[in-house]
Amino acid sequence: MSNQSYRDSQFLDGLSGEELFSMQIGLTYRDFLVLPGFIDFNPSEVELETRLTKKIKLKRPFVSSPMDTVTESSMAIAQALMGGIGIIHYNNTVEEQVAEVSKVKRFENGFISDPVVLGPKNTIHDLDRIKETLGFTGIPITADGTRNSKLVGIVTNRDIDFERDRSIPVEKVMTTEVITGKAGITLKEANDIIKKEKIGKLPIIDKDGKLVSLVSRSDLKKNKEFPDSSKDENKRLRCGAAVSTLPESRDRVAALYEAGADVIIIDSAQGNSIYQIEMLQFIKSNFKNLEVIGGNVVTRGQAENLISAGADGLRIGMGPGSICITQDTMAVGRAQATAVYQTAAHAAKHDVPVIADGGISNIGDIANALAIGASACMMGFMFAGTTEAPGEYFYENGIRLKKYRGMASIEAMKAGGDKRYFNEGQKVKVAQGVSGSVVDRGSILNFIPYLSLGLRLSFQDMGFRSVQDLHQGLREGKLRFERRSESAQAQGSVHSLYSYSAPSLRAE
Ligand code: CPR
Repeated sequence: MSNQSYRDSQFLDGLSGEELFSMQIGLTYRDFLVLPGFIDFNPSEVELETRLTKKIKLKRPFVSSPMDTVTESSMAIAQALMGGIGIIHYNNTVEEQVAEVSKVKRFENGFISDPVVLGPKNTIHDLDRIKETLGFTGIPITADGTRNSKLVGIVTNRDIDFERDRSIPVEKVMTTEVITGKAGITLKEANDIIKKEKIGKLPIIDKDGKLVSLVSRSDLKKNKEFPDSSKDENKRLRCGAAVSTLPESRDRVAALYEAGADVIIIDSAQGNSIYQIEMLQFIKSNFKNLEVIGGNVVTRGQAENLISAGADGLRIGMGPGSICITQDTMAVGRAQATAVYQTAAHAAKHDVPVIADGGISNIGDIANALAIGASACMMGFMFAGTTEAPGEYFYENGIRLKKYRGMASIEAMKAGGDKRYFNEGQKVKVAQGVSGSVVDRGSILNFIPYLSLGLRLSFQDMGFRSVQDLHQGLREGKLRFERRSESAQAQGSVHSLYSYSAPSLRAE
């Protein structure tokens, strides 16, 4: 122990987490501060690696919320590239949700094991449609138009760019002398062929000439740019998907599993129900390697029920969301910091990570959530204004905005979002959220580095080098906290100035 940390332990100030949260009052992230620790490292040395579930690790503790104005494939791809994960919402048909998950799983593969293929009789128009919907060019052509059949050609942009008649079959334009790789070659060998031959796609075939997979030149570049990306063992980006507790979700889960979803979140505003427990047990017994996050819960008892039913992670929060009026409408819920601390303290005994969901509107909130036991933070508000969130930007009073709505806002419920609230099929809808707008935050690719740096600086001030250390400090009472009075909160924000410009929460 260094002299400094020895002195810290001799002159303990403030409160331990246990003391802070034993107060009989619900606390939010703004009601307390972490007392500063001792700095003997650089922010760059701070390790933000964490766990989403028992088995899934992330390099960044960020999760984008399964909401229809937050997470579809573009968001999930960007989050995974940056070390977090996106959870695809389910305010859509099974096919639509599966298509979104597939886009994420097909992105940036080392070997694309399920490439999109066509048959010789398909038309150029079919190729155009694939380019439009999936963004792929360079499509392998197989004998019967399915994967796992004999490779007979490849069609690239060069073959069809100047072809006016889009109705002609691809067999008329495809390249039949295809440069291929043999099944079993390493990714490095495949990449070497791509570079040497100056080709965009390298189909990999088995000894009978059947297509096995595809290696793409553009992935080569992406691999280099995103060293922290969240990937599965096949080097595919990780992706989560949410489902409701309704019985019909069982087919949805099966389809999402087929599509390669890494984790399923059972999405319920009040997760402590027989429906959720049955769904959890169903998933755990039918899809052995699929990780499942249960929720939402806010008390130790609720957490225990879902952990006993097999949850690999828990989602915490009832009512703190920026778009949420659950606590006003239902008079049920819990202040978010108290909810996170209590559930995390209990879940830690079972080695189950918890995700703090909702109510995060600044870097300090993320730091506080992690400091009181959360392993990751799920955000809607923070990400809804980014380029990768669904929807178009619009202007109001000269400010660039995007729409952001609660999943139980009247608007979202009409589109199917009420499955989360046991409200489906009712003629009268009771809103538990609102529909609003958020400011443009630029791209996730810039925003995540901004959040990560902020978080590292915060860890440095606290005197902890990693999420793991922070949690250990919390458990051992070395991490010290203090309640803030209302006037302390006011003093902690900008005050007394005649005028100022508020810093924008985005990378400049
Ligand atoms: P913020 O990040 O916007 O504060 O909160 C997002 C979280 O709010 C979501 O992940 C979800 O748990 C919750 N949420 C979404 N729609 C909601 C409605 Cl209408 N009511 C209550 N909570 C909602």
